[in-house]
Amino acid sequence: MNRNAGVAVAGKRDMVHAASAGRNMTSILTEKLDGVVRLTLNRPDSLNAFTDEMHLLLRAQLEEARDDDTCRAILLTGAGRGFCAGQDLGDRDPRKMDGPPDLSHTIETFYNPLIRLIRSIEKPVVCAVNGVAAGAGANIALNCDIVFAARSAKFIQAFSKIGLIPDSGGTWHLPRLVGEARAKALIMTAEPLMAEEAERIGMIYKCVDDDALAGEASALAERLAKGATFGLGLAKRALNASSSNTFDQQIDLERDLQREAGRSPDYAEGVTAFMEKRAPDFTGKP
Ligand code: T3D
Repeated sequence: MNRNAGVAVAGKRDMVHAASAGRNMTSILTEKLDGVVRLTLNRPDSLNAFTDEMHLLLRAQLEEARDDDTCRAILLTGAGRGFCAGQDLGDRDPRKMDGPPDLSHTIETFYNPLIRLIRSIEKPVVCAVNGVAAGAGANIALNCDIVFAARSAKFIQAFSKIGLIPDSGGTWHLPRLVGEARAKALIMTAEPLMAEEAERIGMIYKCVDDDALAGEASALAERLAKGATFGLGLAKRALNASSSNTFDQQIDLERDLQREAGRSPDYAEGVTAFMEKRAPDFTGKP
């Protein structure tokens, strides 16, 4: 077992592989167990700050999980004492560059595809924030479907400290999650928000004791993976659409997606199991 992994995996693994970042480093650890693909950001010495290489590896692993029918939920966490400190600033050192970088290029090439991918995967994506989540690291966490955080973890919209604006969907998610007043203050002050407070104001799902994080996040991901995951994917699609739809558009969408859900084997199984007073055995198939 990787001693640094924020979310430890107990029991037999049916697949373990580390996406190699070369030089004997593995910047993304990938494990699959009981229908859950666990992805661990693994550059603990820099609090799992993102390099271009790590972006590409994470994206490839997420795409693989998306396309793997036996993966029915994804769990994202970090190795060591941090979840993710956002962009690796070592790769942005002005003293080593000819001129100012074009950050729109890196956003377009790396961050936006990652955020869009997580949002578009029609499977539950659970995030276990094991330590500090700063800059894009905070907003990548908030872009996941269900966010747990260790009690010692904190969220920092660190961008203003270095003259940037929030990216990775932060200016979209934050006001929706916590309201405009809090969003503006968090963004402009870059003050750390502790996990407990993040839960209290509705920014994340749940703050749990540090030593319970791995167990609770894994247990929920495993439970979801055994659920009616085709329907969960449709529910995610509906929720994603709700922010830009009118009420009428949204209830029309609910009608259309319910038609799809109602034709799924999981719906037939769910109702049959209810009638037979037994636990359902869902497959997640369309
Ligand atoms: O550039 C683009 O492509 C545009 C996209 C931008 C997206 C962004 O995310 S911009 C925001 C970048 N992130 C930050 O500004 C956060 C920088 N980090 C911090 O403010 C602090 O490290 C933390 C508040 C996150 C944690 O503080 P603390 O005191 O717990 O830890 P530390 O001592 O500062 O960091 C521990 C080590 O991690 C340290 O290395 P060392 O001295 O032990 O060798 C530190 O340099 C390294 N580290 C932390 N964050 C980063 C990092 N190294 C590279 N890049 C980082 N972002």
